[in-house]
Amino acid sequence: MMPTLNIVLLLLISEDVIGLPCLTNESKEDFDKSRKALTVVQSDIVKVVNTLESNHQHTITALESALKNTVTIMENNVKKTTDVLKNNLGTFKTTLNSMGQKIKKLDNDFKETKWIKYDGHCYYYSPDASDWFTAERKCREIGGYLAKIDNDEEKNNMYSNANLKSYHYWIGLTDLKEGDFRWTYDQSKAKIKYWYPRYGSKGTGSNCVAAAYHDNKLKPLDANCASTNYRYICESNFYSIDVLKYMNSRQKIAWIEKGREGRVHDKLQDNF
Ligand SMILES: [Ca+2]
Repeated sequence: MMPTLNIVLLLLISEDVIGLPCLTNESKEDFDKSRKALTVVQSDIVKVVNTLESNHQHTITALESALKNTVTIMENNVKKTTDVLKNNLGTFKTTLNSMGQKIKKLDNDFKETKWIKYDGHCYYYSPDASDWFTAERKCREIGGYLAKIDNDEEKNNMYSNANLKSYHYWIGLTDLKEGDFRWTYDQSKAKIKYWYPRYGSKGTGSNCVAAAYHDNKLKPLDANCASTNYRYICESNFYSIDVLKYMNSRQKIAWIEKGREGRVHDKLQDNF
């Protein structure tokens, strides 16, 4: 393109020159200078165009290369993210399976634990012995709490089911503040009238209460919490989920409240 421009310019100039009747030496020198200058300009323009074309190509190549790099980086990132998600999904699945197995085990443990139903609550009479704190933890682990005796009927039911003639059983009653006997379940104060003979409120060394046999009755016995000779009685407020299936929400709330709180303020509590 630029050589063509050069030729056109030269022709234009040549035409002007040819059109002149004659040239003085001075004019001819000017003409030669102009022609040389034009040649230089033409050469420069060609260089500039070549440079521009070269730079343009270089820029496009650089952009293409950058674009390719970016795409590669993005692809790698997507792959990494996908791998991380896949791994996390695997971990999530493993966790879910593990949780499912634990729930199943808990469910089986609960079913295998011989809970005895009575008056809307259930009771577990342990075959093993432990200190009071371990007993309290074990009751919680199986979904209950160390038993709270709310009234004489409940006490008599425990008397019927526990092997009291052979064993003492921890119950959820302590006097960690000396002489102030409170139920672990709700921290309510227990007023005990009939202690096991000579074992009522035995002092600061004996702060946990066990159920013991005396005179055909269950009687409380103040003992050393660290003693590992006693079994334990756990209590739970819910003995059948099936019962709840047939209740509307208002009935359910009333039933649950009765189970939880219904017997707490029972007047017979004072007779323990
Ligand atoms: Ca109770």
